[in-house]
Amino acid sequence: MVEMNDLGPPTEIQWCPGCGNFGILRALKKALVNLGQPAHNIFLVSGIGQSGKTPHFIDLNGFHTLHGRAVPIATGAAVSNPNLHVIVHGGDGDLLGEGLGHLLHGARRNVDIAVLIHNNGIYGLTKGQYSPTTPHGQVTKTSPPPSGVPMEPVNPLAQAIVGGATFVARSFAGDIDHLTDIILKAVKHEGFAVVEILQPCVVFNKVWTWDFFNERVYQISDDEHDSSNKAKAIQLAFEWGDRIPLGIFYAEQRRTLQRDLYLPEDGGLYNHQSNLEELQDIIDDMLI
Ligand SMILES: Cc1ncc(C[n+]2csc(CCOP(=O)(O)OP(=O)(O)O)c2C)c(N)n1
Ligand code: SF4
Repeated sequence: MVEMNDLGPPTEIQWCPGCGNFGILRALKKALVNLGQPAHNIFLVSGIGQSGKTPHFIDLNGFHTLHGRAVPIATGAAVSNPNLHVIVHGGDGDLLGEGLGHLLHGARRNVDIAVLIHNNGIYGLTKGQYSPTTPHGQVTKTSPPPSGVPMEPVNPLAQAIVGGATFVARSFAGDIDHLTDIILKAVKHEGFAVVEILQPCVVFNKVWTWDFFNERVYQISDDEHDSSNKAKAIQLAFEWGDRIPLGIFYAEQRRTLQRDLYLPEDGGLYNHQSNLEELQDIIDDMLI
């Protein structure tokens, strides 16, 4: 089983001091230790961005893929080896911009993976352009005054719920205990889990600061919110302002893609022995 001391970092961490990604990495490690699985059963997949560097900074198997394409790669890994706990890391630009289509199709397929959206409301790696979650009117390098961002932001949780995700939650990089608990629940959930993690980018987003979030976030309680009620979950996903809710917005059990797809009787495509002669016949047929 993985222990905290096994997890590195294997290389020097190159995020800015004060970046919210440090809290996310810390909570991820704690969640994986609590998961109690051997390292070979955990697989991290990431897109491009500061968030996409996460697999570099933890000593586990990982695949740093292309911008917006982490969900399809994770889907392939999860479907071919049902023993794997597959965890996707990406930013709001990566998963909600170029990757939004993949996120929605992953959700409707209910593939058994956990998607962690590092939402800092900005493009961090490429130095401060507005992202799909930057609020309407915010001034950034690519949305100058007086109008700022000229459009409404994507609502990550509402998109995930409408898309068909079966576990949808929000946490905050500054609350390690809450984030650890939510990541663990998302990874253990059988189906497509989406976690929006509020994360300050201390260099390029001067609005979503640590103070901004600390003054606003609150934890929803089971008494206040029924996480099996889809309509109420979508309504809650639009609460944003003086109060920003954290917790499990929506959860349900539904058949996963892995269960609905054909899987070889020996347990998974990853150890399936192909008949090379049959394979060659198929290739030859296609060449004619
Ligand atoms: C196909 C493609 N399009 C665009 C880019 C440029 N690019 C790299 S990272 C990035 C966005 C980064 O923002 P985000 O996903 O929010 O991650 P962060 O760095 O803030 O964690 C973009 C547009 C790219 N590398 N590849
Ligand atoms: S630029 Fe922003 S997101 Fe990137 S490492 Fe620095 S603080 Fe973090």
